[in-house]
Amino acid sequence: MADLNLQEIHDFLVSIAHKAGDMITAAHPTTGAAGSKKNSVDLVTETDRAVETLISTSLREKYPTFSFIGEETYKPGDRITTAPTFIVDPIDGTTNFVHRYSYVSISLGFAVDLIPTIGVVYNPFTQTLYSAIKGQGAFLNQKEKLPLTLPTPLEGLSSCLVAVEWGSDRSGNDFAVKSKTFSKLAATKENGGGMVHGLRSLGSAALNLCGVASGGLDVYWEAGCWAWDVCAGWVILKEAGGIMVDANPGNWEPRIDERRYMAVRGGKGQKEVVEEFWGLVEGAFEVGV
Ligand code: LIP
Repeated sequence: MADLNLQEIHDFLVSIAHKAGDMITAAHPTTGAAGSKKNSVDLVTETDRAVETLISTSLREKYPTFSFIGEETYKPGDRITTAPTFIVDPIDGTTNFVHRYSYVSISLGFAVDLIPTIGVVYNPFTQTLYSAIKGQGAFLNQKEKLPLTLPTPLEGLSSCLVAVEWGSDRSGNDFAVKSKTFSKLAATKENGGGMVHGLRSLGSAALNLCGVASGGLDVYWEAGCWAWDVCAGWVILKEAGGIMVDANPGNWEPRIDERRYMAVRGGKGQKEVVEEFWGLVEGAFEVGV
């Protein structure tokens, strides 16, 4: 990694994020015609594909020796290797984009040796940019350090605002694990629940991670999403003092392509919140196993 100019790569990703953002806001709302992939809720638009082409073309031209993995060109069996790799979601929050709900982002990650190393997440509708380089802190709009205020201690799961996502799998074991765990998190302590302050399901993994990094969300828990949904946000989360563990109980060090993730914001008591949360997970996810 010594010979990589991480700052230059970061700055280039920021410039691409802005270009991609212009494309997304110009497309909104007329050219987002939606199709679907594995089922009727796994949406993709012409804009997703066009934005990925813009991003991959720019990155391949500037960094021809680096690998590239993008949501819209991924093929089953493609693996992230230890090589320097751009890991990209052109529109994270496609369902929101289609519905014109402005919780949408471009997620540009860069991993080296399978470690998330640079992250740029940009919401072009709110013009909010989150970015980080490993070891150098995380920032909002390249100015304000994250988290935005000194993190207060986490006082147990029942004081937490928790982001969860339904994702696009709507049957089977993993759907059941999510459904039952959501109920358990919300239920009263007397009924064996977590009685969390609230559950939010906003539709962009990258922005959820940035929400945890910023400190507005305390926890984000999801299974089924992919490396391109989390790589960029992961760097931002960690640089802001947050931690990423497995959504299934027991694994403190998920791989970048684990497909099961739980993020907890910075502050004393992280480990305790993870353990309390794991104690409420109803069953175990099969995805990624
Ligand atoms: C989406 C994620 C969301 C998750 C969906 C999907 P997309 O990404 O960010 O959190 O629940 O399954 O992966 O499809 O909008 O790029």
